[in-house]
Amino acid sequence: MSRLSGLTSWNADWKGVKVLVVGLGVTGFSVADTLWELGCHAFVVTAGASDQHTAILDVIGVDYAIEPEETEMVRLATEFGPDVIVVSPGISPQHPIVSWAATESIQIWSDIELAWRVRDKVLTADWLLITGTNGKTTTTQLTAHFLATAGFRVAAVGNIGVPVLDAVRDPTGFEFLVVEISSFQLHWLPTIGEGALRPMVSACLNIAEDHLDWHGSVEAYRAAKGAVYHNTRKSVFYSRIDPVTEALVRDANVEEGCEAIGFGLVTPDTGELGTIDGILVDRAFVPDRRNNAQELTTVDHLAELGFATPHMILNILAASGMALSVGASAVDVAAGLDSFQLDHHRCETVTENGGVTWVDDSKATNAHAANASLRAFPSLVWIVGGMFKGTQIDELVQAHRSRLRAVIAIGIDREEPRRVMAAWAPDVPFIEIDTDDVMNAAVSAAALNASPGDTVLLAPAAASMDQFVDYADRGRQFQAAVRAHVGLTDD
Ligand code: UMA
Repeated sequence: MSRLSGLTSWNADWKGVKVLVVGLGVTGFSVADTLWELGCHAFVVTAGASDQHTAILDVIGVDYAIEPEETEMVRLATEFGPDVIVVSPGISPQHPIVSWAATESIQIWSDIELAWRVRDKVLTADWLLITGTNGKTTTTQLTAHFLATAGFRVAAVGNIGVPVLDAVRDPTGFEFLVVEISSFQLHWLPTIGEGALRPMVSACLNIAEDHLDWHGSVEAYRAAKGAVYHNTRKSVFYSRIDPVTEALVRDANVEEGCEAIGFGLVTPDTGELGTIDGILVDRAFVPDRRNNAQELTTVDHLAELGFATPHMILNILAASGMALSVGASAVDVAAGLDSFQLDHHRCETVTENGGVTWVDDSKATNAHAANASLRAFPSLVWIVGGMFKGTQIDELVQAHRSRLRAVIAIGIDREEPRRVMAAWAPDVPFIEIDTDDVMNAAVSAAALNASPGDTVLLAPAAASMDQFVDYADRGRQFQAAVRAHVGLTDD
């Protein structure tokens, strides 16, 4: 019998199981720490690590090797001889450790699978899984907030930045975990067998091209996203305006009795959530839903709260549906909306100065997200660029060129915006930023090209790690540069 069979509880026999942990960021650390608590024999290999993480591993006595050479990592792995490998989300399927594991028939788990297996440590929470190319962080936060407003003990975890293993090991436990799950994490999930997740609710909000370099193809990316629905017990949510999400629901093996619920900016049929004449309505969870609908809120009220963009309304519909599905009421949803705060760097207005509005949408790390914010403004100076992850931005420029007053390209490799602007908008001023002081230079160039009535929009359509720590760092630097430019003091 495999050393791994039966490892489906915190109280199972984990003692001495040899686990190779690949990566030591937020995820790898939570995995190593959990394995140590379980009494496993863990060994971490990673290309890099923070001093804080290695210092704690030193204290608890978990061995690690910081080894930038991937072939050397494989040698260390061979020497260790693991029963199972747990990879961090950033480890690509092309990593040599992955092919080595395949030849040696060693299972690869994600931190999510490990968390599922040990989810009974304190309280066995019900899981709500949320994925999608865009809007998943906000929808995760909204869903958790609605459930908290309804009085449940709930945590928002996963790709949002808090490892699921941290919530599973929380001393008081939760009734619900709302898990933002990325395509990287979904890729490794088994759909059958002991490690397969059985979420109560799952949602794929939308699908556009992203992370093609990691997944290798659009098909592989979609297939990974579709895994979110497998074995769902109560309700699966798909977008009425994104047929790919509906197709993924059709292809999924859900549990007997699980309902498929559509949401969209369209008049809802029975069993859906949507909008009618500026009112957001639920026709899925209201009694006698064939003849009844319940009002959740109005678009006018959302406009007062600053939440009336089309993509935000979609997020709200999906999150309301998920919260209603597991026991929140329409009153909880309405109250939750009134007290909800959007995170920084998501279409955040920095300031308005001399008729020019400065907007930070650094969170727009792919073309689909950038499209949503470009659509929202009538006249734009657009700051774009970074790591495009194998996707092309032709459609963005084609769709918005009539409203572009100028385009400022950041990023180390600016070939993609250069090519696309030359092809589709050769008359629009195009300025490349080629200095280490990226954001100050980008903001100065934007200011020179902006006129009253324009919005300067940072919506890079690309990841940030070539020039910044992450999207938040990119957004913070943009906001600081804007404040310095308009003479506001930075506190
Ligand atoms: N590493 C290697 N070899 C590699 C790549 C990385 O050894 O080939 C090592 C690094 O040296 C480092 C560690 O792995 O020690 C980093 O692991 P990681 O990149 O998986 O990052 P974590 O810190 O564990 O954060 C991850 C998610 N990161 C990614 O998916 C890239 C975080 O999502 C997530 O919040 C966190 O787990 C908790 O679940 C970030 C993200 O950008 C925000 N996600 C993508 C997105 O939203 O588009 C998917």
